[in-house]
Amino acid sequence: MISMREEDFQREVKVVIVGNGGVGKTSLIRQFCKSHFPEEYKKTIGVDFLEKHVYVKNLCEDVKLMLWDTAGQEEFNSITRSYYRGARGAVICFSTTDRNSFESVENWKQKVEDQCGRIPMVLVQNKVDLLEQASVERYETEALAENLGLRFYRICAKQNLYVTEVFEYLAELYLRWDVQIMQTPRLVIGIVKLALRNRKSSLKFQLRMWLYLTLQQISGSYQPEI
Ligand SMILES: Nc1nc2c(ncn2[C@@H]2O[C@H](COP(=O)(O)OP(=O)(O)OP(=O)(O)O)[C@@H](O)[C@H]2O)c(=O)[nH]1
Ligand SMILES: [Mg+2]
Repeated sequence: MISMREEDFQREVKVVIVGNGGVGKTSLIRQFCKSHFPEEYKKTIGVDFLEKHVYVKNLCEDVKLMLWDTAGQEEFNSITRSYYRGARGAVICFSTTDRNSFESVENWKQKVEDQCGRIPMVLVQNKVDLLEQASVERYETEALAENLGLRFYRICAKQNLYVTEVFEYLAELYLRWDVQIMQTPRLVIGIVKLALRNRKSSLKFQLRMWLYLTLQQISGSYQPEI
């Protein structure tokens, strides 16, 4: 009897949330994963971690996002950077009311790319409920997003505005990127796993599985946005 478990094909992706201290990274993650908004600011020390499943409608696929909440305060810089390794997605955040956080965006992108290379990313402006205290102009935020080649979301973690959209978009971007980048290694791993689990199964079956997996990959191919 051939056994295939769902987790053999389930997608899990490590996502890092980066940006200056106080921009609302923890609030964004908590709102998304727990529908909870922490009013009080407690700076993250090192890293924190939450996970949530996202269903990507356009591709009819479920992805488990493992969200790594990193500390934005400079004092933790050297520690948090090592946690970027293995991330296949990043959310770069700045705050509507903190110009410095906006000016640090390129720097955060570079830090992620130094550890992870060019992975799917999204740019987020948080605290849009405080637009009357804004220290950044709309045209400059849009120009930055365009220069960096990133999709840009204006969100409010406090009022849960466009929070889910950020992660749904990133999950879709990841799936499409993954098809291109990881196609060959994943096929090989899938076949080896199956072969090991079903040592007694026929060569004919192994070949059929290979064909099935290949067709699955091909049917999802596209041009990535990054
Ligand atoms: N008005 C408003 N306040 C927000 C929003 N999101 C977060 N905050 C507040 O901003 C402060 C900082 O939020 P955090 O989520 O802790 O910020 P952080 O980016 O995780 O900060 P570090 O852990 O130091 O890197 C908290 O007091 C939050 O309540 C928002 O959308 N609107
Ligand atoms: Mg935090």
